[in-house]
Amino acid sequence: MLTALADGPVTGPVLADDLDVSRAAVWKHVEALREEGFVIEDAGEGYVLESIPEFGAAAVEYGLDAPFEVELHESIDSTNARARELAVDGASDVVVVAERQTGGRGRLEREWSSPPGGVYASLVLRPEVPPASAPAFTLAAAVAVADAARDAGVDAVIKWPNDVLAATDDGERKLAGVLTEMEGEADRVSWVVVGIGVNLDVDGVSLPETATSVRDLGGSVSRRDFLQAVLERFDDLRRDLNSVVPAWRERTTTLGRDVRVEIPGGVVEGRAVDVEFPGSLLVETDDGTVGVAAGDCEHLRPR
Ligand code: BT5
Repeated sequence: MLTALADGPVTGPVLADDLDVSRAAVWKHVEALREEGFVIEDAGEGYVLESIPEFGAAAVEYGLDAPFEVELHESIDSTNARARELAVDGASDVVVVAERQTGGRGRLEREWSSPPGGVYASLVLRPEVPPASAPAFTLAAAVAVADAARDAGVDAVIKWPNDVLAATDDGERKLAGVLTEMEGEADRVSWVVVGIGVNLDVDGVSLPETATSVRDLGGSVSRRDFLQAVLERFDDLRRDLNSVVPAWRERTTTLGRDVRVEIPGGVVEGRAVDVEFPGSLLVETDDGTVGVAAGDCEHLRPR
């Protein structure tokens, strides 16, 4: 409907004919779009799309060069929780988006502050890959967010594995995080949910001490444009998983630094030297090089 309107003016009967629906259905859809904030004028020669809303499910889908369907919530506990429900029901290529979250989560059940103005989105994917490849989606999301933040004028870098940081006067602060969850069988993933939280048009005072936002850093971009950029970049990367690690390497601030990584049941300390597919960090320790699949990473010295 929107695509047809974009080429307007176009009359109701022509729309009905083109879309193979009744004229009453055309009118209903026009009304529904108006309710979502689209300004659709009805000048004598037909409908004209005058402007699109700042944010919304249809607004994000409109002009999006990636095959995702958007489900928008004004407020929700966690977009990842909702995305998991959809995943279990068989959904694919759906993005659950919320204006704010009341129970946003980080890894290990940590809290994710989710005030209005941020971007909170969870992608439901059904990739045909083995479960061992799933971490590559986390890295791909971090690359996509870092690139969108750079386009918005922020000097964004990635900290292994899932943090997007930005340089500020007093060191690097966290701008975004990614939480990936999945279910799979021995040789194949059933679904992956990639949850992305970005501090976009948010005042830093409503965020944890260690955080920053695109707004606080002087960057400027609408949530719609930002989310579209992330989805499009992520879509490119997921179609070619081998391109993820090289892109990640170019944007990371972790490699070459001394790190301390907390892993289940211990700590690995040393120099971070590389990342290997699908996302393991190689750390040079006193006892040789160790590969770390997942953990909490601390940079020991400022760059
Ligand atoms: C993450 O966890 O960084 C993953 C965050 C994923 C959030 C998204 S939002 C959409 C989707 N729905 C969800 O419910 N979650 C996902 P982790 O590495 O564990 O970092 C969590 C830590 O970051 C917290 O313990 C805080 O210290 C800090 N933190 C919390 N909220 C923050 C924020 N808005 N900005 C920066 N840091 C934050």
